[in-house]
Amino acid sequence: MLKALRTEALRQFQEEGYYSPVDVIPAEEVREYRARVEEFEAAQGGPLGGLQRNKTHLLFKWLDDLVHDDRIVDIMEDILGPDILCWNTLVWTKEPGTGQYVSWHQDSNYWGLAGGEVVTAWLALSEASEEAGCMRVLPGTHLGPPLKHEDLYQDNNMLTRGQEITQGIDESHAVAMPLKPGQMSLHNIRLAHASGPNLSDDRRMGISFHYMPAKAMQSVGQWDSAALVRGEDRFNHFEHTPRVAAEGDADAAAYHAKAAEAVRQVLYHGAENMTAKL
Ligand SMILES: O=C(O)CCC(=O)C(=O)O
Repeated sequence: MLKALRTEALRQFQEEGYYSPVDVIPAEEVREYRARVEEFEAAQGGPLGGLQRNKTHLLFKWLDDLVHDDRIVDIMEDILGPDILCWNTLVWTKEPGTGQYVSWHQDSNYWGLAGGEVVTAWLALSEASEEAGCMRVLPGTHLGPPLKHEDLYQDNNMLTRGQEITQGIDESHAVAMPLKPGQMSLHNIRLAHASGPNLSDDRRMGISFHYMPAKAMQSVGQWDSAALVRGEDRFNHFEHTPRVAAEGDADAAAYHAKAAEAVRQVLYHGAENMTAKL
């Protein structure tokens, strides 16, 4: 019995590797989250950057609450089963007029996660239209062999090492996933995806949440963490991240520094340049 997704949505997710859009958070609520990010950015004098973009739920109580929110976790339970971890939250703010983009890539090549499906839920905090550079996916690529990537380190590429699939991309099969604020897209960790520059007048702001079953493992890092968001963890492959007690929680911020550094090590594993973006 499904909790949140329709049978047809789950079938599409399994067969094509993505499903979008899903209405999750009311627009007024998501406006508040955007305002909190922008207040934080105004106070620090610049956008969230570097390690702040990863494991970001440890820096904001509202985001830690969202990671554990039934409106999202029920969707994950339909896909992943009853015992669920959230490995990471990652902020994607694409400023207008900057040419920032995301090259075609498969996250499975870079996250070191093995032993279970991983699902990315990408929540729009602003209008993520085609004009604003929403994500595009190549349906079905999650079922094929891993595609060959190269690290190209272009300045405007938002990916850590500018990793890019250099063969086998047929853009004529790409599907755009435009989202309104509060909507989510879902995609499989092995699905090829990308996004173009933001040609709108507003920032394109989104947060991706990376969920997996408790049996998943980290095959690259020595130590890694994840939030237990539902059910039981009988495997203990990841240290459980603490809940954020209040906005500005200093203990959670200290934990963030360690946890985000562990993600940095995983993302740059084997890379020539370890400081390109994080
Ligand atoms: O935000 C984007 O345009 C790309 C996001 C992405 O690559 C991801 O969430 O896996």
